[in-house]
Order: sequence, then structure tokens, then C-alpha cells
Amino acid sequence: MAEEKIRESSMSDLWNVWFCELHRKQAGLNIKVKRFLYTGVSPFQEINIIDTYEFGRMLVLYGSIMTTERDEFVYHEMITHVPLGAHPSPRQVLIIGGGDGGTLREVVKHPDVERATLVEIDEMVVSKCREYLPTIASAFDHPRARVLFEDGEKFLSTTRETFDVILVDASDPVGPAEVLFQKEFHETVFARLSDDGILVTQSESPFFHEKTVRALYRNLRGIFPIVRMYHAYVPTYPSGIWSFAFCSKRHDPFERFDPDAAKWPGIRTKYYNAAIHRAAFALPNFMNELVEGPPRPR
Ligand code: SPD
Repeated sequence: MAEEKIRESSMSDLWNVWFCELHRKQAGLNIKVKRFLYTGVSPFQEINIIDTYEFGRMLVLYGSIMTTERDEFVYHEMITHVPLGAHPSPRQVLIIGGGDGGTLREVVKHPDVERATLVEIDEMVVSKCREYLPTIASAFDHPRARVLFEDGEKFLSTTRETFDVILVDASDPVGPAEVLFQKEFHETVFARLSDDGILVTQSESPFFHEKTVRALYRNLRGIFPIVRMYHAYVPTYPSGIWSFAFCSKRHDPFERFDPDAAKWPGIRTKYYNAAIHRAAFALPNFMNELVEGPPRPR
């Protein structure tokens, strides 16, 4: 009698590992994992680099997605090209945070930029992104880039340099980035900006982080004469709607804005363009209210 071949067909293809980031206690985002590439703990935070089916490789700090190969262009183009498009001559640009290198990559695309200084507190983030996310971390060796591993807040409060544009490419207001959301820090930023300088800081999700957003804009309006919110759609960030605070001493986002694409020969973008530059400042009422405060009763 022939022996029965034993094979349990339900036991093939069992890899079913998911990364879940909770955006609120009762809601989150699930992404199926292909492979864990790196897990380590720096003096500041836990760092994970995970390969996924849908979003490619992603950088996760303290359990929160910072960037993914698939959608990083949205955030990095929008934090960079909106202020650089609004400033008439952005020669000295400072990035606080931004250890994955995506913002630096966009900044050095601009021929007007003489020097892009990046101040990142966590050297391990930069080194792991260089190793695992080379398309994002592609500009650390650019001849116009200067990379410093320091506390961004300390750097700004001790330097004598001034900057035309400061970009705060922070993680969320927990852990090492918490200080970058405080009013004292924004006052220091104001002091280190040139007379017509512009600050852009990432300002979280207007949908999920209303309290933070409201307080942040209230503080910024107490410091800068021009404060505007703009937004972009980042699929892997909480709620998908992400906001940026455009804070300026003199230039409003459109005054100096030249929609002529020829102004930036050779700059190729996947999200940003002249129409997006304008449209990003058009806010739904609930977002406008977070910036301006509730409407006055009639
Ligand atoms: N919750 C995600 C917030 C991420 C904001 N910063 C991203 C850094 C990408 N360079």
C-alpha cells in the first residue's frame, strides 16, 4: 500500500506580520511588513527601519512613521519649496532635525542656496538612513551641505549666525523633539532669522492633534507678524492631512512668489508646483479656526 503523503496546505505562506501605528487610542494605520531591516536604540530614541510591501522602506522613530520611500516626496518637497519659493534670495538655509536627509536633498536643489546647514541631535538616525534609505539620504555629502550633530535648540541659542530660511523638520512633540514645539524655541528662531527671514515648522495633524496645533499657532502669532498654515496629503501620517506653519518677518507666501517654473531650472518635483503653492494655503473651516481662533459671535 502506498504511503500517504502528508502535507498541511494551510501552513504555507503564513507570513502575516503587520506594523500598526496608533494615531489615537482607538484608531491607527496598518502596513504589512516584508522584512525588519534594522532595530536599535540610540541615546535619544528607538530606531526601526522596516521594509514593507506597499510603502517600501520606512523609518520609524519611537513607534511613529517618520518617512517612507513611497510618500516621502510630499512632505519633503512641501516643507522646503514653499518657503524657498516665497523668499527672494534664500542664501543661508538652516534645517533643524531632518536626520533622514529628505529636506536637505530638496534644499540643495535650489541654486540660490549658498549653504544648507543641517543640525540633527541623533547621529545614529543619519547613519542608519544613509545605509538603508539612500534615495532619501542622498545629499549629506553635497558640497553646499554642512551637517552638525548637535542639539538644535542649543545650536540656535549659542550661534551668532543668521539664516534666511529656517526649516524645523521635527518628529512629534514627544521625546527629543518636544523642545522644538515650545514658544521659547520659536523666539530663539526669530532672533536668528535675517530681517526678512522665514520659518517653516511642521505642525502636526489638524485632524488628530487639534490641541497641539491650536497652542502652537497661538504662540507663533505672538512672535511673527505673518503666520499662515498650509497643508499637504501624506498617506502614512496620522489622518493623512499634514500641516506646516509658515512664519515670516516680512514676505507673505505669495508676494514674492514667482510662478514661472523657469525660475528654478533643473528642479524636478513630484508634488510641488505653482498651483499647489497657492492651493496649499486654502484651508477648510475647521483648520482655519485652529489658526485664527473661533469666529467672534455676531
Ligand atoms: N507623526 C509623523 C511626524 C513626522 C514629522 N517629521 C517627519 C520627518 C521627515 N523628514
